[in-house]
This record gives sequence, C-alpha cells and structure tokens, in this order.
Amino acid sequence: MNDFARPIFLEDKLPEIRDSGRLDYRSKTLPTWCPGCGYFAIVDGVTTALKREGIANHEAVIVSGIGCSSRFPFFVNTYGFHTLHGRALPVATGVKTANEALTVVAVGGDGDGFAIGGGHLPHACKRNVNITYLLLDNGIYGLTKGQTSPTSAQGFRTPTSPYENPDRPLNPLLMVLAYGASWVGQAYAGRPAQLLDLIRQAIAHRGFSYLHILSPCVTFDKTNRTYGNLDLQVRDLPAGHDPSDLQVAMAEAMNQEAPALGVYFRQERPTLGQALDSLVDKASGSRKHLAR
Ligand SMILES: Cc1ncc(C[n+]2csc(CCOP(=O)(O)OP(=O)(O)O)c2C)c(N)n1
Ligand code: SF4
Ligand SMILES: [Mg+2]
Repeated sequence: MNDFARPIFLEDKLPEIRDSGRLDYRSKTLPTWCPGCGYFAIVDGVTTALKREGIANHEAVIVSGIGCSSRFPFFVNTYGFHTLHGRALPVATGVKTANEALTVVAVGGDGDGFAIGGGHLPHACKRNVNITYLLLDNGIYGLTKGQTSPTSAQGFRTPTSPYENPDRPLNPLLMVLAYGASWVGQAYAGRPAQLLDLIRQAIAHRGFSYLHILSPCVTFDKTNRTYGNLDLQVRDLPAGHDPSDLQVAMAEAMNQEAPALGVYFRQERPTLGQALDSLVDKASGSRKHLAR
C-alpha cells in the first residue's frame, strides 16, 4: 500500500476527523500526490469547508485545468470537471452561468493559471464571476517534473534553468487586485486552520474570490519553497488591515519577501450573473415593446 493511502484509513478512525464530516466529501479515489505534498492540506480544507458551509455534494462543482493540483476533482465527492491545461476559468464561468445555484470552485497551479491560462484570469476578475479560484502555488511545474514556472524565484535551479532562473517571479496577488477581483486572500498549506477559514470565506463571498495558496512541492523543490523556508517567511496581515482599501492591499501584496496571509481585499458589487439577468430583463422588455 502506498504511504499516501495511510491518512484516509487513519481518518476513519479519528473521531475529530470523522465528526467533522469532511469524509462525506472525500471520494474513494486515493490522492496520487507525493507524501508530504502541500495539496493534501488543501483537499482537507475544501472538503471541510463544503461541509461547514452546508453545501450538499450535488450542489458543488470542482473545475480544474492540468497539473498535479488539477487532479483535485478526482479526490472530492462532488461534481467535477478536469479540463485542459489553463482552461479551468472559462469552463467554470460556463458552469456557473448555466446554473447559478451551483457552488463552483476552480482549482489549478501556478503554471496552469499564470502561464498557459494567464489570459483568462483578468476577464474572470473584471466580470466578477461568482466563483472561487484556488491557485495552488508551488512555484514549479510539478506534474511535468520540476521546470520553472511563472512564480519561480529568481536564481532557482531546475531542469529548465540548470544554472539559475534568470527571471523575476510574477506577483499574482498584485495582478488579481489590479484586474478587479472582488475578494483576494492568501493562505499557506502549512497553516491548515487558517487555510480552512480562508477557503470558507472565499466560497461564501458573492463574486469572484481568488485565494492564493502557497504550497511546497516536496519532490522537485528541495531548496526554495520548502516548509522550512515558508514557515520562516510567512506572516499575518497586520492587525487592523482594512480589506476595503485597495491601495493598502496592493502595498501589502508588493512585499513578496514576507508573504502576508489573510484577506487582502473584499468588495461587494454586482456579479456576472446579476448583470446577465439584467440584460435578459432589458432584452425581454424590448421584445415586449416591439410586440406592441
Ligand atoms: C497544452 C498543454 N501544454 C503543456 C502541457 C504539459 N503540462 C502539463 S501540467 C503542466 C504544468 C503544471 O504546473 P502547474 O500548473 O504549476 O501545476 P502543478 O503540477 O505544479 O500542481 C504542463 C506544462 C499540457 N498538458 N498541455
Ligand atoms: S510532484 Fe510536487 S506538486 Fe506534484 S504531487 Fe508531488 S510534491 Fe505535489
Ligand atoms: Mg505548480
């Protein structure tokens, strides 16, 4: 039996985990992730969040692209759609637009969301599609065995940068704030309680919620984004941080040396679904007008 099978069977026996109800949302498919991968904490966070938010299995859809992170729908007992590399957001937008009653969670990696899929993100943000996007950032292409990604650190050595990565990493939080996401937060797979709280808030938000989750790839990154390094780097947003202030949120996002965890920005504004409903009203009104 693989070591990664172990938590599932132990979980059944631990009352606090059994009683949390999160096993109701775990599928029978054992995660194919490496033992120690940060993604285990995230699947636990999502399954617990769905339970605590009272969202029934058949009311939720997990949509992903391609990557280790995008294996996510297989391990969650909801509807799911494992799409194409970089295409989680357009598919998730379509699912939500077709059925507003569904809770739609898009999941993907840093390569999926900021390399091949990078053109979709601005539009999901500005349109305020009422979905949650969990960006699982390990700073590397995990599935394809450890190449540099858009969020890899400068100087990082990988098979595609054997001397060092000459590029600076993108700043995803600053990008989504500028794109107009109406809820922006950052979590760390090594802090599961806070991660769960932020996933719950992201799902509960009405509008496009973007949760950036720092997560180690324990197999292909032994030097850079490790648990040991992240434990020392992360901090909480300052007490009294005002999530309605976009400029303050952007200033915090610019500090990539000491990534802050918490809710950077929150704003209530009409969603894409509401805008489309209003268009339908206008269009049917004009048809009535023509019929008269
Ligand atoms: C069109 C296309 N191009 C390239 C690939 C190869 N590919 C699969 S996953 C991946 C990158 C995965 O990295 P990331 O999105 O960061 O996810 P992770 O595996 O790190 O969770 C690439 C380049 C592909 N599947 N499809
Ligand atoms: S290769 Fe890295 S990202 Fe993929 S499952 Fe293994 S540890 Fe996780
Ligand atoms: Mg990655």
